Amino acid sequence: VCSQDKLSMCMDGKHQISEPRVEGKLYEQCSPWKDSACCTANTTEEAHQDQSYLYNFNWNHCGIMSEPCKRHFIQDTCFYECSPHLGPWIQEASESWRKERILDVPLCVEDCNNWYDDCKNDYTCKENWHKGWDWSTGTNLCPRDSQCRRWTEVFASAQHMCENIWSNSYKFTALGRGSGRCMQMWFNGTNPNRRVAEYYLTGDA
Ligand code: FOL
Repeated sequence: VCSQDKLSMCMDGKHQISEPRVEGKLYEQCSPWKDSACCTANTTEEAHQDQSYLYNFNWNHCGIMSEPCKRHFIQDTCFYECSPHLGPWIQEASESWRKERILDVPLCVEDCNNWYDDCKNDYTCKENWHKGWDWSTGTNLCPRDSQCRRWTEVFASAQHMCENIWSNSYKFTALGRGSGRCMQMWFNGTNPNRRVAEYYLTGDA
């Protein structure tokens, strides 16, 4: 893949389409990606469901996840499924359910901190949500050797959460939204992450 293509491409994951395209209408929190997206409208509607078919993933594995916390997970799902500017961070994956993954995407500090703060009163039993669940019922349950604990006991800091929860998909940064040097999970209007990908691909703004 040449670096021109890397500026706008889709990872070979489980639900992403092969090339970014105009989607026109994407569901609610995913709508900012409508001008260029790796997700379909269906995927974005599923992203807002509690028990979506995307990964059969259960947010409510330690009691019901609070709404303020859940909106960040929905936004993360939109970002993961829809982003066409993840090229610099796409790697081969070792999991059975996807060929490619993202590694060390530099996340803007506010997006990570706000996510952590809004989940502070929630509970979970695992720091890495990719591996080690009990799937015997078809959805992820806490494994037998784990306990539901306060979010802040499982994740000592916002950095710890953002980096560990999805196996280093994200790298915590001190960079601010609007710096053009970090990726935003949240945005309105023109996708600010294109310029960020361009910077990491070419080394100039
Ligand atoms: N968001 C971001 N930012 N990065 C991601 O990589 C990401 N991945 C998911 C959702 N949002 C993301 C996908 N989540 C399993 C668990 C979670 C999941 C996908 C699949 C799962 O089946 N885990 C099994 C192991 C399967 C395997 O490794 O082959 C388990 O043991 O729990």
